[in-house]
Amino acid sequence: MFVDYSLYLVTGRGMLRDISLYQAVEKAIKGGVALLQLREKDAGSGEFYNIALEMKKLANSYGVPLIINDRLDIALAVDAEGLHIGQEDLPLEVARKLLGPGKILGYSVSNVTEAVYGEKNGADYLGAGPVYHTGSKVTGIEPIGTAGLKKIKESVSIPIVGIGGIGMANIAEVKKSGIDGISVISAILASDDIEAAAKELKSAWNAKGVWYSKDIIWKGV
Ligand code: TZP
Ligand code: MG
Repeated sequence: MFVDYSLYLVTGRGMLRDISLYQAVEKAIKGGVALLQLREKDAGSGEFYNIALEMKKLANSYGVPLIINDRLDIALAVDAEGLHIGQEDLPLEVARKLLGPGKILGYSVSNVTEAVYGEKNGADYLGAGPVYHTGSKVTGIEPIGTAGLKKIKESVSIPIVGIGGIGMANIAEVKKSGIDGISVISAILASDDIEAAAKELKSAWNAKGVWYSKDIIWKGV
């Protein structure tokens, strides 16, 4: 299955200002989000299931795949396109086996050892980070920076998305590391104009040549 990793939205209802998750995600998709991860740490199983069903319908109606964070049971129950797990979740090979071969399996990594392990044990893509400091998750891990991203990218051949503190202020630098896309929460969901924020990130990511954003001038390709 072809997956566009360029702009990957991870949810967090806690981040939203006077807008429902449904409305926020729809605006983000209209702005260019091409992949959606439902990550709702405070939802119980029943609530998570209902939100996942709703998100699946919404995302798929725009041709966007839905990935469920952590909860293999929910991913299977709503027939989501994939599952994303971290170092402290189900073992990767167990998740792969239960999820089946046709689904997308994402794995969070912070270093080359974890990345190589992920590639060998069934991950389809890796979420690498935190790239920068983030207020959206207590990671307990020092930011890996773009140097860390580059090392991870060079160590495997599956797609890499950067995560953690990524936004317009540093997207140019992240892009230069050669990874396949960015994964964001606050840069989109905490914005006053969600659709515009997604659009801006998308065009910055897709930009070729020189582009300007506030105080950044980037001359890469
Ligand atoms: N995993 C590593 S950092 C992070 C997650 C879920 C949070 C990313 O949120 P933000 O707001 O884009 O920094
Ligand atoms: Mg997890």
